[in-house]
Amino acid sequence: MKPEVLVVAASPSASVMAQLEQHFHCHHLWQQSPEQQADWLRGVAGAVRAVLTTGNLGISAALLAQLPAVEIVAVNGIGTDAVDLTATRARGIAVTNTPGVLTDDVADLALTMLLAAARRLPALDFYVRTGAWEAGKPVAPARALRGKVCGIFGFGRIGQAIALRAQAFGMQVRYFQPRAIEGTNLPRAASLLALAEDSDYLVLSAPASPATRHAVDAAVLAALGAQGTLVNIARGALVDEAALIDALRARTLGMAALDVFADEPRVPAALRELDNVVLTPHVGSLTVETRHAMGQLVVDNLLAYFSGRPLLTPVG
Ligand code: 8YV
Repeated sequence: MKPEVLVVAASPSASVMAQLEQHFHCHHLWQQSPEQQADWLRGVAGAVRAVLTTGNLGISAALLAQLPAVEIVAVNGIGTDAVDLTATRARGIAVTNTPGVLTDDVADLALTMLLAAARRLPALDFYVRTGAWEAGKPVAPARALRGKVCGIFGFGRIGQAIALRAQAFGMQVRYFQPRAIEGTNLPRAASLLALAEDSDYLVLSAPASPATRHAVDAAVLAALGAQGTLVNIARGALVDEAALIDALRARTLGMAALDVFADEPRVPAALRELDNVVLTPHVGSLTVETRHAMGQLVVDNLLAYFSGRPLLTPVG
C-alpha cells in the first residue's frame, strides 16, 4: 500500500507531480475549493501519513491536530516559521525543508529588487508606456550603486549569496545577525539599528521567528532614513508593516522593495498606492529550475522516510 500524502500545494514541476503520484497515494487539498476543504479533509485526514506543504503556507496547529496518523511534514521551501515545530516535536513528527537549492534564485531576486528600486524601474517602465518620454517630460537621474552600503540582516546561506552579488556591483557590504559568521571578513554591525544607520540599502534575509518579529520597526526605518531603501525577500513578519507604510508616506524612508508581506496574498491598499515601492508576489524561488530542484528534494525526503533511510534535509 502506498503511503497517503496530503498535498497542500502543487509543485509547478510536472516531473515532481508525476513522481508523487507514482510513489504515494496523494490527496490534493489545493484542488478543493475553500468551501469544500473542511468536509473533504474529514474524509481523508485519518489515513494521512505525510503532509507536503510550502514555506509560506506551512501547516496550522488546527490542521495538524486533525491528522492523527501523520509522521512527516515535508516543506517545499526553506522557511519553517509556518510549521508549529513545538507540536511536531511533541508528537515525534519529522520535518524536512529544502535548503541550498533555492539560495541563488532568492539572492538573485534580492539584487533584482534592489536594482529595480535604485534605478526606479517601475516608474521608468510607466514613463515609456504612458508616452511621457515622447511628450518630452523630464526624467530625474537615479543614484549610483557603486560605493553605497548594503546592510544584510540575516547572514546565512542566502544572506551570504546576496553579499557576493552586492559586492559585484561595487557596494560595501556589512551584516547583522546575533551569531557572528566564521570565515567572512565582512564587518558585523553591533545591532540591527546600527546596521540600518550605516546602510543605504537594508536587505532582509533572516528567518521569521518570535525573536525577529517586527525587528524592522519605526526606529530601524528612521535610521535607514530618507535616502535609504528597504529590501525584503525573507518574511513579511520581520517588518512592522504599519510603521513601514507611515515612513514611506512621510518619505522619512526613501523606498521599499518587497517580495513578502505580513498577510499574503493580501497587500495593504496603502502600500499598493505608494509610488516609492516595488512590489512582487513572493517569487524568490519561483524559477522552473529551482522549483523542480525543491520539489525533487521533497520527493527524495519522503522516499527516504518511507524506506527507512536517513532524511536528506531534516529540520532540527
Ligand atoms: C516559497 C519560501 O514561497 O522557501 C521558502 O521559505 O517562502 C518560498 O520559497 C514556497 O515555499 C514555495 O513552495
